[in-house]
Amino acid sequence: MNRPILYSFRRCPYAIRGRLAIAQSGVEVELREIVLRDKPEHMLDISPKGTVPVLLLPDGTVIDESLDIMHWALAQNDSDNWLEADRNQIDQLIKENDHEFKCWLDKYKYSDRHPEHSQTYYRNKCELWLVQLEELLNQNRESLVAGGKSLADYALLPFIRQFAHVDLDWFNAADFPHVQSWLSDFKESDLFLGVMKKYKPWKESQELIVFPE
Ligand SMILES: N[C@@H](CCC(=O)N[C@@H](CS)C(=O)NCC(=O)O)C(=O)O
Repeated sequence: MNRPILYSFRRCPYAIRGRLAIAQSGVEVELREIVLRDKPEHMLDISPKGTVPVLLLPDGTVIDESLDIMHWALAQNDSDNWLEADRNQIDQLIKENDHEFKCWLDKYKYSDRHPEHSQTYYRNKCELWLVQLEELLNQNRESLVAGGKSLADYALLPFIRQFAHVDLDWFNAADFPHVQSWLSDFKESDLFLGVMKKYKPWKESQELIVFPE
């Protein structure tokens, strides 16, 4: 059977969101785990920009933006209704996450590369986003948009996880009870655990890895 090929990197939040949507859809892909400093030639041939995730469909179509991969997967099967909620709100949340929060998150995580401000300064910037998410989760009973967990939750959670893990002690002690339980429920879910399995970096000669398992 000719499955789509997914180039992925286990810890990358963009790749995680792509794998979450693919796992939810149940569509099988061939997973190729990569190492960022040694990207496979075939991946760079089909997507020269060199970011993961990259999905190659059997008809030759290349999808190399995580959000597009999520939408592709949900177009195959959205039986958990990730696209049921208000689309404008979903899109707006993802836009702010990817274009504003992510920039502060990178600076917080790699504050030694951005010595113009302290790590606390960058964390405070990130916290402004968490305040907004806390309010939404409170209002909407543990989902970002009314009506249950949607694409917005699954697109953002990998980034909030990354934020939390920069200083887990600080995060666990901070006053964000809804964000904390939203994240811990996610981290304990079968969906998340299923997309975080470890694989050796892909080699041409290796046996094919079918995802989801
Ligand atoms: N806009 C892209 C961003 C993907 C991205 O930046 N992925 C990172 C890994 S987390 C990457 O591949 N960076 C390339 C590198 O570090 O060489 C998407 O949504 O797919």
